[in-house]
Amino acid sequence: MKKKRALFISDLHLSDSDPQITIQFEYFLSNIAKESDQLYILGDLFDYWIGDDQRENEMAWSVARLLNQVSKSGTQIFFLHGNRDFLLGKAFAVKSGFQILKDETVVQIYGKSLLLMHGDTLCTDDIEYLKFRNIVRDESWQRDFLAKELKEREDFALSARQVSNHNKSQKNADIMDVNVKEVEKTLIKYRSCQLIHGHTHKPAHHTHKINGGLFNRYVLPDWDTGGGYLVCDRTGCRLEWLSPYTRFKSN
Ligand code: LP5
Ligand code: MN
Repeated sequence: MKKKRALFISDLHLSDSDPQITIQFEYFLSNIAKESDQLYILGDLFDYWIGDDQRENEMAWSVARLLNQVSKSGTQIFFLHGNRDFLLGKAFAVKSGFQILKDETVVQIYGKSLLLMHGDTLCTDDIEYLKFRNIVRDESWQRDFLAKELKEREDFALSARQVSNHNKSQKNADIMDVNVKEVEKTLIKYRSCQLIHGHTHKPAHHTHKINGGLFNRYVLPDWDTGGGYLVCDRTGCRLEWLSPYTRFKSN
């Protein structure tokens, strides 16, 4: 019998260069997600995604197989795109047994309305990023990109990661956090009393007082040093942490 609870994760950034995160995720899926009614993955599951036709990406397909097993065991799994894996498509979703949700989806969990987002669109002061986002979220841009050879796509992705890391080092940290006015606008737009998002890697429970009402905002952690998840059940929502793993990265 599954536990009546929904789990929320994001920003795992799975890649071959950091296998410990994949091991931690496999542990989480087999021991925690499998015991739960629902799992929501709110973007950036992968470090970058260049198309569902990456036949040789063994790590990704083994993650898909495990997700599929968990889904077949009765845990419903949902995914929404992040800024790293916005090209993840239906073929991978089918293999993984999960359903793709659009960014800004409202779900009803144990009597509460929850608004789910990756969180990047809340960072409205990061004008340069939003320009990049507009380009790469365009359907015809994506069609052209996915028509390129895998090797060329991979080279683009690696360059984009490098440029992004360089640009981030030059940006003021505040710019890369959410814009509170945008958060409040979004909460009012959806009349949702709880917002769950990731992206900023600043896990927290914030409350926002808007027009006399109190709104909750939960920010999910990244998985760089162990990871964690938000659990919501009849009693409410809380952040839970996985034990930190020992890093074997050589410098
Ligand atoms: O991801 P993160 O945490 O480093 O930073 C994000 C924003 N950056 C991005 C870019 C992604 O990391 C790249 C993901 C690769 C996806 C693979 C498929 C598509 C490849 C397409 C290639 C053209 O999202 C960063 C934000 C930060 O979050 C905080 O919110 O600030 O935004 C930027 O840094 C914006 C950059 O200015 C633009 C990004 C790169 C443009 C690169 C073009 C490279 C083309 C190379 C040609 C030879
Ligand atoms: Mn992100």
